[in-house]
Amino acid sequence: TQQLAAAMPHNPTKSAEYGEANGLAPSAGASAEAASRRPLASCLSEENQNAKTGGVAPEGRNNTIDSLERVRVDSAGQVLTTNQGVAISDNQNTLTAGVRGPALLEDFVLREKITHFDHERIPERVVHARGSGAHGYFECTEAITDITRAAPFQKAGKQTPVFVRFSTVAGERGSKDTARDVRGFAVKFYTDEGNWDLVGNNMPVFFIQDAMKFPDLVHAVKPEPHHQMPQAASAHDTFWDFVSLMPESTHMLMWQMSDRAIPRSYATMQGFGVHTYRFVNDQGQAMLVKFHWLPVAGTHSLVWDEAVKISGADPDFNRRDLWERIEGGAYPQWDLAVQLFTEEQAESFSFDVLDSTKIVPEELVPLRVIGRMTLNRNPDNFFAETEQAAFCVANIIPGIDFTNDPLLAGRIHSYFDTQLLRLGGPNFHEIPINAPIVQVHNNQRDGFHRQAIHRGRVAYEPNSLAGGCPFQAGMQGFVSVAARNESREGVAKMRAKPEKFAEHYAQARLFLDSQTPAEQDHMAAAFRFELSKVTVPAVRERMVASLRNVSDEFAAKVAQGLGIDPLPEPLPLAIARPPAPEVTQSKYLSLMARPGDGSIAGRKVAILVANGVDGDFARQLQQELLARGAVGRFVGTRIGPVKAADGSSLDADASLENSPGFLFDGVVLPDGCDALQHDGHLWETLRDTWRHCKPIAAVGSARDLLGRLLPEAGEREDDQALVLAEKGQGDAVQAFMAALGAPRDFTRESDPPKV
Ligand code: HDD
Repeated sequence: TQQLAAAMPHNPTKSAEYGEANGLAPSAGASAEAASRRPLASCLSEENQNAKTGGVAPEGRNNTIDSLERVRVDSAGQVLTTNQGVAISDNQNTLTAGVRGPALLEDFVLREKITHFDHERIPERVVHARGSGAHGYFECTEAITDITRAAPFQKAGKQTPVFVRFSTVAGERGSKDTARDVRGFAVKFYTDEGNWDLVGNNMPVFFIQDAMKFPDLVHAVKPEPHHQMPQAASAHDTFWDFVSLMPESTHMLMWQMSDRAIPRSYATMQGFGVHTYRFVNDQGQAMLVKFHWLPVAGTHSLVWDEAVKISGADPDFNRRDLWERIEGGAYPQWDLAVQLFTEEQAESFSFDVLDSTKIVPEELVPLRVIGRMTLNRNPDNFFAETEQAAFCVANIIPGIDFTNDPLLAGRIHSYFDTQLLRLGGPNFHEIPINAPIVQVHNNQRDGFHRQAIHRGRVAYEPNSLAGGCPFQAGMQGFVSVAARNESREGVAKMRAKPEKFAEHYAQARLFLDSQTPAEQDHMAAAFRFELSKVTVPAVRERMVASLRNVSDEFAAKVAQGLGIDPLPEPLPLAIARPPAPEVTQSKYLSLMARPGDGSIAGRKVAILVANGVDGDFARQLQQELLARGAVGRFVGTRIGPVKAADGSSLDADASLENSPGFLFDGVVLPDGCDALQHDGHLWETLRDTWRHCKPIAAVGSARDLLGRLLPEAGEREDDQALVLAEKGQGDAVQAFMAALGAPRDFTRESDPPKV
C-alpha cells in the first residue's frame, strides 16, 4: 500500500491552481513531452512500470495483482465488524426487548446486515450471462511496430496483464455450461496506454450483419416470453423462425451446429475478434486486421450425447475445468494470430470484409502469430471480478481502430450502455477489475459510487487556473485513422447495405465442405435435433429450404431425419448472380486441423478401483498422469478405501455414482478390478466412454470384464483409443496417453447408436 501510495501522484497541478508557481505552465511530470509520443508521464510505461505496478509479471503471477492488491480483503485473524468498522459482539441474536420480546428498530447491526443482503443482486448480462473469468498475461513474441503502435505489440517479450471472461450466450447466469451455443471470448488488455477490450467469440462469424437486428436475434433465441422455456437452448420455434427468415445467418448456423458449439474446455477452443479492425502505425498508416486466438492445447470438443449428460451431472463443467487447470498449473494458453491485409486486397475479395457473416479464408490471408496469452490466476472473488468485469467494444487504444462494419458500430454503443444499467451508474470504470493500470485524468465528475477524489476547483477545459491540465495529448493520444469512407456512394445518409452483403451461402458451403465426414454427420444430427424440437412444420421446412442453398445433399440428410419428403423448393436467393468464391475448401476450418501439441495437460482420467485391484499400477498411472499435468482419479463403487491385491490401501476419492464416466476424458480398468462387474454404473461408464469415442484401457483380467460388459469393443480392429494390455506391459500406458492427447476417432460412432 505504501508503495502504491508513493506511486500515486499528489496533485501535481495543485500549486498552479492557486497561482503559487509557474502560472499557466504545466508543472514537470504533469505533461507529455511534446517531442516524443510516449511515455505520457502520467501513464504506465516500461520505464516507470516497476514503481507503478510492481514490475513485469514474473512467471506464475501477473501484475494486475498489484493494482487489485489495495482492495483485497483477507479476514483471517480479524474480528467481525459492521460496514462502519464497528466490532460486532453477537452475530447470532437480534436485539430484542426482553428475551421473548419484540425486535428493536435500533438494532443497526441486524438492519445493516439484512439490508445489504436484500441488495446483493445486480442484473445479469442481457446476453452472455453465464461466464467464467481468469487473470493472465499476454506476451508479445514478434514486435510489429511497422504495422501498429498498439502498446502490447511494441517489443518481443513485453508482457501486458489481461483478464479474460468466457461465456455462453443464451442461458441465464445459473444455466449449464455445456449448452449448444456460441462461446464468448472476451479479453481485457490492461495496456500502458489504457484498456483494450477484444470482445470476441469462439466462432469467427455472426448471425446478423447489422446491429439493428441484434435485439430481434436475442429475443428469438432466449427462452420464449410466455413460458420462459427452453433455458440455454436454441432448439425452439422462435429461434428457428427468425434464422430461417434471415438467410445471412446460415453461415453462422453451420458453425453453431458444429462441434465448436460444445467445446471440451475453454482451453481447447479458438477465439476470434470477428470484425475486421484496423492496425495503425506511428505514421498513421493503416492495415486491416482480423484477430484469432489459437489454443496451444488444440481444438477439442465434446459430442452431443456427452454434452447433454454432462449438463445434468456437472452444469459447471467448463467453469470447473478452467478453475482446476489454473489451480493445477496446467495454464491455458493461446497464440494470438493476425490476418493482415490492405484495403486494395479487401476490395478484390468476392465478399465484403465489413460483413461479419464472412471470414477471410486463411488461404487468402495467412495467419501471423504475434504473441501468446497465458491464464495463470483464478479470481479471488467471482462477483467482484468476473461478474463486475465490464467489457466494451469501444475500449480501443492508439494503434487500433474500427472499420465501418455496421454490426461493430452498434456494439461500440451497446456495451457501455448496458454497463450503466448493470453496474448502476457511470463510474463502473473505477471498479477495480475494470480500472486501467494507467492513471485516469479528465474533467468527468460525480455520479453514483464515485471513488476518485478529485482535488482542486477546476473541472473544465480550457482552463488557466489549473495550468491547462489535464490537457489534450494531440497526436500522442488516440487519433482516429483518417479512414477513407468505405461507402462507394459517398456520404449521403441512407439505410442500405453494400451489394456483396447480399450473398449468404458461399461461405456456409465452404465451412460444410471443409469438415471431415464425421463432423458433417454431427452437423446434420445437430440440425435434426434442433429442428425436431420446433413445433411448427412450416419453420422446419423453411430451414430445410434455406439449407438447399448450401447443399442439396446436406439438406436432404436433415430433411430425412425430420420426415420431410419431398424436399421443399430452395429459398429464393437475394442476389441473382453471386460472385464466385476464391476458396471452396479450407483445411483450416475443421476442428481436426488444429489438434494441438498432443499434450494431455488438464485432462481427467477415471482409474477404476475395487478390492483386489493392482494397486501399484493404479498409483503409478496416477503419478504419471500428474507428471504430465493431467488428473487421474480413483473411482470406485463408493468413495473411501479399497484393498489392493497386494494388501495396500487405495483411497477412492470419487464414485461411479457421483462422477459418472462421461465426465472423464478416458477410463482405465486396471488388472483385478473385477469386483466392479455387478455395478451397473460401470456398464454405463464403459458404454458412454465408448460411444463418445474416448480412450479405454483394460489391463490383465480387466480385459475379460470389458469384453463382457462392452462386446462391441471386441468387434473393432485397429481402434487407437482402445488399449488392451497384459499385466505389466509398460507401453500400454503410453498408448493410452497418446490416445488421450489425440483428437477423437469417430469411426466408432453410428447414428442412432447401436445396441
Ligand atoms: Fe455482444 C456481451 C461478443 C454482437 C451487445 N458480447 C458480449 C460478450 C461477448 C460478446 C463475448 C460478453 C462479455 C463479457 O464476458 O462480459 N457480441 C459478441 C460478438 C458479437 C456480438 C463476438 C458479434 C460479432 N453484442 C453484439 C451486438 C450487440 C451486442 C451486435 C448489440 C448491438 N453483447 C452486447 C451487450 C452485452 C454483450 C448487450 C451483454 C453484457 C455486456 O454486453 O456487457 O451489450
